[in-house]
Amino acid sequence: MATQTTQPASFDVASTAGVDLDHFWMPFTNNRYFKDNPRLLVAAEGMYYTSSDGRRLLDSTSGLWCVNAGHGRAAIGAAVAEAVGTLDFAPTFQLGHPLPFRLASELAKIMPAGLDRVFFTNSGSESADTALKMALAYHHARGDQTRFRLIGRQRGYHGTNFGGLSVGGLGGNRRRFVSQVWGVDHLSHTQGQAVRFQRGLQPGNGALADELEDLIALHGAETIAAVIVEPMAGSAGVLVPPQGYLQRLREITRKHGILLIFDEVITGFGRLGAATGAELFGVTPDIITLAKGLTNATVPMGAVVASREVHDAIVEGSPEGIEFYHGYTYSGHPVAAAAGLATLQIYREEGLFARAGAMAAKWEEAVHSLADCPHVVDIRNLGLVAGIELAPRDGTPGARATEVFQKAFDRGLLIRATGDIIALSPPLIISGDQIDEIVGTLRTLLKDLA
Ligand code: PXG
Ligand code: PLP
Repeated sequence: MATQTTQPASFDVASTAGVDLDHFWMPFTNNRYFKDNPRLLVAAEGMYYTSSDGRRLLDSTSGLWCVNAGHGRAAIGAAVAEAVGTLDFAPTFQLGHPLPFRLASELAKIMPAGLDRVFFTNSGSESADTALKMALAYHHARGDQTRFRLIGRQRGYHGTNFGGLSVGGLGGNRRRFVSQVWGVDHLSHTQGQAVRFQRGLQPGNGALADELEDLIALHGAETIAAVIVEPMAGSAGVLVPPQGYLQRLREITRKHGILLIFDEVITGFGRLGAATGAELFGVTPDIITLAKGLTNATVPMGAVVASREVHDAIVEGSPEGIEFYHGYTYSGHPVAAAAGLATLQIYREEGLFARAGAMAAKWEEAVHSLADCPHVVDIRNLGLVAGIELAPRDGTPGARATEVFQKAFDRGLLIRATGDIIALSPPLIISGDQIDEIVGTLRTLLKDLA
């Protein structure tokens, strides 16, 4: 007989009473510092978090670049509750259920034309590794078995699993883990010759992308499977590409039969004022990776969207049986898929991608007004993203931005600091007044900062 639980949960989500900080080993965190100086969030709604000491914090980072529709969306909660109550879990290995099929169809509608085959994962890291394996499987299925090299970019971030780590270009994330994927090389990042305080795209004609021709000359096109880049690098501190750069990468990869992967874990779902960076830039890659905004971060989920050509080469080109030896227990999880369907409906009904595009001019104006503040050495922006780079303190890189993060938190503003760069990426529902509030708080803090 089925047991029915009618008792409320035995924990209180918003209470910190009895919380022991010892056991949870926190990700990408200074654990020792945090446990001496804990900052806990206990609730969230719309543009705001509530901290454990009962203060409201304006969320200028969409959590971690993921809560694009704002917090606490009731329709997503209702869809999740219904899914949990109807079908808590069902496998997707050699079995199926309707929700991931529905979500894949909805997702295909907002992807660039030709990209409409969707593989589900549980995170951006899994999406990156899935996309890289898909690229290898594509060439293998076509009999192009010498194509094994994967090309990433300096300062790129593709998550923390071994594949994404290997093509990624953040030294701190890679250096300690010597056993990486073999045969990887990297393009330069796009910040080398960058114009400081440039609004929007860097000036250029795509010439920086010609470096890929040099790597091809070095390694031979016939050994290169794929190039993976973020259309705009987020984690490294908001690196905006030059005009024409992505177009040129597309031309070169196409010419040499190399797949182009856009990692849109951050740039997807309206962050740049369009469904994808691909749409914004008018450049269609062969594979797009997604996560974060796919479910408004309510339930973990990622996706890899492949072109018909990539999909068909693998699925039609493989011998009878399983075509792609890859997948996760939770690929297409019903609860996550329900959250994704409700999220896409919100984006569509509220026109949030277009709204982000419409707010981008106001956003650009506001963040660039900080140019004359002390310590500010560069400001970059695109869509509803901004990077404000501070001069590092002598001998303690990162300390200045960390102090801004801590002081902002104490003043009711949540920002993200990476190195000495303040990264801002608010929910797409942000108002003009809230933009002014973010910038006003930062101006006050920077003026008083040592
Ligand atoms: N690709 C890109 C482009 C990302 O930005 C990932 C892959 C990995 O996703 P998961 O879901 O495995 O974390 C990301 C994640 C930050 C920050 O503050 C950025 C990310 C994650 C956490 C913090 O810059 N990006
Ligand atoms: N490790 C073991 C021992 C497993 O049995 C599985 C999956 O069955 C995994 C790892 C992978 O887990 P997931 O499918 O959730 O990625």
